[in-house]
Amino acid sequence: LDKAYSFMIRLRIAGGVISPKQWLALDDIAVTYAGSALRATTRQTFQYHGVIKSNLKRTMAAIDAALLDTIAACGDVNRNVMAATNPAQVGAHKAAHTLAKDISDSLLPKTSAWREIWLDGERVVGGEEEAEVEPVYGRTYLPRKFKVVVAVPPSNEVDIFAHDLGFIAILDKKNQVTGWNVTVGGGMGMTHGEPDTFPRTADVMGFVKPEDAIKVAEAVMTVQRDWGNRKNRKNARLKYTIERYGLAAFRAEVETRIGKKLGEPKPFTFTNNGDRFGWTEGDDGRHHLTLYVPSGRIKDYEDGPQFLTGLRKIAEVHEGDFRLTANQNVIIANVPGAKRAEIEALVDQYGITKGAGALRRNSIACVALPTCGLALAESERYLPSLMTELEESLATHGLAEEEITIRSTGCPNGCARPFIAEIGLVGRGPERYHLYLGAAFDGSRLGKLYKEDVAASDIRDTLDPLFADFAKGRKPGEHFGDYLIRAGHVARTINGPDFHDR
Ligand code: SRM
Ligand code: SF4
Repeated sequence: LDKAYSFMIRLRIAGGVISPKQWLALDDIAVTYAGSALRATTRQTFQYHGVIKSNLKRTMAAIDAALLDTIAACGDVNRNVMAATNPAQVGAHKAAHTLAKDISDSLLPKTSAWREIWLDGERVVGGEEEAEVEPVYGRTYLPRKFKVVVAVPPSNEVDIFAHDLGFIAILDKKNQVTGWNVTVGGGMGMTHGEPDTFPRTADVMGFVKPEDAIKVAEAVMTVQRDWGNRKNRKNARLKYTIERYGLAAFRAEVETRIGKKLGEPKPFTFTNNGDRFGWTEGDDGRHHLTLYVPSGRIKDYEDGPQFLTGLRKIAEVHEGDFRLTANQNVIIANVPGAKRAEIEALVDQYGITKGAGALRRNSIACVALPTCGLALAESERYLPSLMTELEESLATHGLAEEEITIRSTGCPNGCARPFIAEIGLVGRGPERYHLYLGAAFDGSRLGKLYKEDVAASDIRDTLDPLFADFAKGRKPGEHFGDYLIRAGHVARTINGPDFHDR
C-alpha cells in the first residue's frame, strides 16, 4: 500500500483574469479532486490543496482542458505576473493586463516537460538540447524566484514595491498609458535572527516607452540571472543583487542589454494598496463587483457565505470575466448594465460578502497551518479572531471606520506581504508573533519591529494604547503607520537594509 500523499497545486493565471467557462472548469476540479475549495492567492491565482497523488494527472489534464496550466507557478523562474485588476479606467487597465500577459508569455520557460509529465506528451527535448530551447533561462534557470507586477495609479493594489520588477503606468489626461516607470529590487522574505536577510521596497529605476517594456523585463531578469548570488539562496533574490552592485550599475547594465538609455522616472501618486469593494463603473459603462473573500478561501461555509456554489451559479450566467486580486479577493468584472440586478440577486442569495468592516477590508493572511510546511504559527485560521478583538478596541476609540492595513503570516517568508502592512504580524512560534508597525498605507514603506515574540493573547493589549494615542494625536487624514512614526512609537524604515535597525 502506498502512503497517502496529497499535494498543493498552483495555477498560472497572468493578471488574474479568467472566463466564466474557466471558472466553471476550476470549480468542477475543486469539487472532484480538491475538497470543494479553491484558494485565491496573494499573486492573483488559484491553489488547490489536498489533491491526492493518484489524482494528480487527472487534475492536470482537467486544468489543461480549461486552457490553463501550472507552468512556472513555482520554482526559480518568473512567477505569475500580476496586474492591476479593477477595469474602471478601461484603457489603462487593458494596457496593464496586456503587458502582464506579454511578459508572462515572453519569460515563460519553453520546456515541454509539463506536457510530457502530466499529459503524456511526446518527449521532444532533454539533456544537452535543453539549453538550446531555453533561450532566456539556459540550463541553470535563475538563482531564485522572480516576480513581476504591473500597477495603475492611484491604486497600488498589486503592491508594486514588494516585487523584483514592477511597471507603473504613467497616464495622460485621457487616462491612456504613455509609458511605464520601472521598479526593481523589492521583496519580502527574510529569516528570523539573520539580519543579513531583510524585506526591501523596490527602487524606481527609470521610465520606458510601451514598445520597450518587454525588452526591459527580459533585460532585468537576465541581469539577475547572470549577477544574482548562486552560492547562497538566502541572498539570491534581486533585492540583494541591487544592494551588492548598486542601482546605478544595475541600470547601466540593463541599458546596455536593451541598447538604449531609460528615461528618468515620471511623477506618480499611489493612495492605497487595497481593493475597492462593491460596484464600480468603468468609463465604458460596464460594471464590476469586488467581493470580499476572507483569505481567498472559496468554499461553502457552514452557516456562512456559500462562495463556491454562489460563484458557480454566477459563472453560469455571467457574460464578462472574473478577476482575482492581489489581496485574495474576487471581482465579477465587465457586467453589462442589464445583467447587474441578476448578479446582485445571486450574490445576496448565497450570502456572499460584498464588503466588510474597515480593518477586514484591508487584511490579508497567508495560508500557514495546516498545509504550509514552513509555518511557525497560525495565520489564515487565526487572523479573523484577532480582527474581532481589534475591531472592538478600535471602536472604543472611535476608529471603527478607520482604514488600517493588517496582514499576518505564519513565518517570515512574507507570503501576505506583512512587512508593508501598517500592522504586520509574523509568526515566530506557536501562538507567538513579531509585531511590525509603521508601514505606509499606500504600500511604499516597510514597517519596523515594534515588539518581539508577542503572545497572541497580548496583541490586543499591545495595540490598544497605540489606537488610543492615534485617535487623540492624529492630524486630519493621517494614517496609522505615518502617525506612529511622527509620534515616535517606531522609527521609519527607508528601504530594507535599515529594516532591522531600531
Ligand atoms: Fe509564498 C513559499 C504560499 C505568495 C514568499 N509560499 C511558499 C510555500 C510554497 C511554502 C513552501 O515553500 O513549502 C507556501 C505554500 C503554502 C500552502 O500551504 O499553500 C506559500 N505564497 C503562498 C501563497 C499561497 C500565500 C497566500 O496565502 O495567498 C501565495 C501564492 C503565490 C502565488 O500564487 O504564486 C504566496 N510568497 C508569496 C509572496 C507574496 C507575493 O508574491 O506577492 C511572497 C513575498 C514576496 C516575495 O517573494 O518576496 C512569498 N513564499 C515566499 C517565500 C520567501 C521568498 C524569499 O525571497 O525569501 C517562500 C519560501 C522560499 O521561497 O524559500 C514561500
Ligand atoms: Fe507558509 Fe510562511 Fe508563506 Fe505563510 S508566509 S504561507 S507560513 S511560507
